[in-house]
Amino acid sequence: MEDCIFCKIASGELDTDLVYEDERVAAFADQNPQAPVHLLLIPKKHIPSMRKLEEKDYELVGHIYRTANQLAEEQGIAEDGFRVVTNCGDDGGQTVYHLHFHLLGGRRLQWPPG
Ligand code: DGP
Repeated sequence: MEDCIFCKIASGELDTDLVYEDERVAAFADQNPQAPVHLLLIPKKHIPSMRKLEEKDYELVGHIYRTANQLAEEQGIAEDGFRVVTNCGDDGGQTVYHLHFHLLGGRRLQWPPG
């Protein structure tokens, strides 16, 4: 997608440091961190939102969750706990319409969210 900021990050068009990358997934620090560790995990393929997932995408979502576990270990937040969040649609708080998973940790997170 030409005008998608996360597609540009995934393709290397923008100079964003990736903390993880493989052929299907990229992860990088959120520019507006809400916790000491706040990473975004994205599929390299453009999927606009969780709502637009197709049957063939669910294995990719599992791979992203596996990667989130791995990054939580590497970031030192696995033992104390962390949160993985996907905002979907306007009421869900989604602002970037390229599917992404927030990995948050490093402090005690509140519930319920606002
Ligand atoms: P959401 O509200 O769930 O759509 O989250 C989008 C997040 O993406 C938000 O926390 C800020 C982050 N973000 C938006 N643009 C950029 C960018 O260009 N670089 C980085 N690193 N993060 C971005």
